[in-house]
Amino acid sequence: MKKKPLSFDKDLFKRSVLYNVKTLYRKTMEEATPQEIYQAAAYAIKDAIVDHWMTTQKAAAEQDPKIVYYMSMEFLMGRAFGNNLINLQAYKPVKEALDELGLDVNLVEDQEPDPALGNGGLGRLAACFLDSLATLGYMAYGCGIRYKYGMFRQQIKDGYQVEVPDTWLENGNPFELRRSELAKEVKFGGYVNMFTDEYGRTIFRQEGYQVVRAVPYDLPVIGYGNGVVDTLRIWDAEPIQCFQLDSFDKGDYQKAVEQENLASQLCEVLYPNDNHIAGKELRLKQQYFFISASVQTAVQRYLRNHDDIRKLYEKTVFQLNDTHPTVAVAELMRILMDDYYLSWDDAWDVTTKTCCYTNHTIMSEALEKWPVDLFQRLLPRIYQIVDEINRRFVDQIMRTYSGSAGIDVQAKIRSMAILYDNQVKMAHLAIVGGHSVNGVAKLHTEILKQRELKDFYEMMPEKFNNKTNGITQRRFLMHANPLLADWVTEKIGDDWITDLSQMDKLKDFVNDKKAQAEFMDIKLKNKQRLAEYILEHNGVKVDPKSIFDVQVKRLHEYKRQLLNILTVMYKYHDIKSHPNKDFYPKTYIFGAKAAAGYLTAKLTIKLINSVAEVINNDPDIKGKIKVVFIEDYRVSNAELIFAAADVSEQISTASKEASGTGNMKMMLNGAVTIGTMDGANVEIVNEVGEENAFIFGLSSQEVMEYEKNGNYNPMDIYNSDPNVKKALDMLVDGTFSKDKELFRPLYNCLLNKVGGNRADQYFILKDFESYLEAQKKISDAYADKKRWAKMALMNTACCGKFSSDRTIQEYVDEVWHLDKLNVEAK
Ligand code: DL6
Repeated sequence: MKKKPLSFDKDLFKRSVLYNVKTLYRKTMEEATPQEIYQAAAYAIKDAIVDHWMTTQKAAAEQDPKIVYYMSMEFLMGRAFGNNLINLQAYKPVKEALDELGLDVNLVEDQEPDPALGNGGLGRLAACFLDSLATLGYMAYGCGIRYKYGMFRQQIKDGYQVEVPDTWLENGNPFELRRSELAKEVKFGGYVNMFTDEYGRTIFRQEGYQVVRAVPYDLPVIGYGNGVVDTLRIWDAEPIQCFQLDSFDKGDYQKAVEQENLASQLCEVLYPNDNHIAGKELRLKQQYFFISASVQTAVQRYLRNHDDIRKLYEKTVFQLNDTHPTVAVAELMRILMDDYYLSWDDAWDVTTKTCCYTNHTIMSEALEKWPVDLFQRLLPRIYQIVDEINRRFVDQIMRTYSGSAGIDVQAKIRSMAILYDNQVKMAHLAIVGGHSVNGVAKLHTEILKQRELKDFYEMMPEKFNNKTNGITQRRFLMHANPLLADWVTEKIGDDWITDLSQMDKLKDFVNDKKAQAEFMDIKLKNKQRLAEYILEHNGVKVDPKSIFDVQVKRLHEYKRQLLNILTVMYKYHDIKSHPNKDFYPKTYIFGAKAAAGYLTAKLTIKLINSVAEVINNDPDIKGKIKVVFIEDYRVSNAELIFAAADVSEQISTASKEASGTGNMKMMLNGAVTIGTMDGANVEIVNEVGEENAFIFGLSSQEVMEYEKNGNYNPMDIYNSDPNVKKALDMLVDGTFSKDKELFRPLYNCLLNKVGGNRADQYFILKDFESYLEAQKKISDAYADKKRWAKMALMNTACCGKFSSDRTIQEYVDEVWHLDKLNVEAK
């Protein structure tokens, strides 16, 4: 039986907006600014949310379900306004209400800053997971940090990236609730005083520490149409007391200032590194800060209605989103032993049954290791516990392998110990301290098992499992592409909104001419929408009838934006030298932020913009190619871009991209993938069929062989392949820059060893020709309208597997074992 949609009182909403404008700003609607109207409308929506939120909490108190705490340094939520309306099933009434008030819902939505508390894939995945957890009706808390400045805003000046602070909280956040009554204390530094108490127990007490007050802010996470509202709890730091004179009097002036400074710095800024660890002391402080507060809260919540702390794991699970939250293992041990007096063995049993870890990368520069002295100085009690975990684990390695023929026990210890070479290896702590380790796509998990974490896999195979990532169709189809969403509903009904496998039914339409024409017409409209955005933001006119070839993601060498732009440069040369050759018009669309200190990435952005400048203004090209770099790529403009993409560029060096999720978002919106057999591309191709994707390049096996044998020589390719030579020479012959030396560093890293890195570390030259060939096939396929429409439609029809609902259900069934909440939806 079809569920009744949630009720929403449109008139009440209208009255609330008017009332809020008056009471918040002492203004009439006519006087209010667009930002004020947005705030007034958002508060009115929050009123509707709060009822569901309270009902959910009440249901949870009564039903006592197991709760997952998704611990993550990053939650890349994107704008909440539109998404909340969709999940409340209130988008249409609110649109109408705003219309009646003379307001355009899109303009109101555009007033919301994009909450960007994340860098890229890992943070956006966390946001999709929360959406799915609430939609599936599980009780969940996202635990993170309320950074004052999120991911920097990117401006392009003279082709270069300039980073501008993201002041997303400037006007306040209408959806959040400050929960000062739930504040916790978090301690740093000092020393551990060990003594025996009157009951003969050994007590470990941290003394001489600095302390900050962690204050939670709760954000609602609304399930689609089910009345469930979960919570994203993000922590802010405050000084424990205001600056007090009596501290001064007691000679604690210095300490009071230090505590105040620590609190003011802790949550200032998100480190803007993706797949790269900067190793800064403040980052470790951030990690412990939000973890300690979150673990304390989880334990307290459990004890509200249970008295046996030894059974915490029956009602509580901590999912550690990469290694950043791994101190949770030691913090839980600390609380269990020091506050609740559990023995080591009992505490260890509870901890390992509570914690689980997801690995998101094999890039060595992203593997988190902390110097022992820093770790020990900052977290003295936590360090003691990690040291003991390590001692016992090394013992276990010795017991397991001593006497085994052909096994070098010392080598095993070297590769698996948590403390080694004066470093604390966070991934090792996460693996040892939990009961589940997962990769994020089949290939990635296999690489972890067979290579990166081979020794761990051999020793504890039962912990390893795969959870291929997914994305939420509510944001990335319903909100991003309403035209296509409505069309899909018209064809197959609306069950796909909460069950993406239903998309399979679209296969009935892939050969239907009318359906093909409608599908491509929607794509054209979305391309027109993006073309308007590009004209407004870049001042470049692009032709919506050209192929929209899109690569949007973080800028990283392994993602190979450089390979893409080199082939554009080559085609530019080709068109100039063969002006009469047939060439299907193409618009190359890039969007990417580079970490502020990542020079090669930043130079690649400059290169893309320089190439765009030359090509877009060259009359010889006659608009056959346009190149556009979209400034400040973020969730809100990503939604426009995905809906408009014809071609999805997923061209990482095989074996390097753990999964990718942009590939799934594009597929959902009917873009055809050009990609390597990497990450989740492998599974996408498996679903859609090789004939509906364009696969090229080395396999992961081949890449790993080359890496092992060190027998790849890009110079040979440069010398023997004139196309490659031409493209590379254009980097340094002045075609794209008056200063011929400007792009020399890119040229050099493709041909020479630079700073300990192999020449062409990411096999760009090796894959160049097969990439060109795949692109040629794309142009041919696109020219055949029917063929393309079928391919594009097949991509949407085959995306069912890639919903985050499926991923979450797998976590629930295989790892978390949560109970569904029963909430009466009103
Ligand atoms: O699992 C989410 C996402 C994957 O889709 C990407 O392939 C992967 O690169 C990304 N990993 C990170 C790692 N960051 N750190 N540390 O963002 O995770």
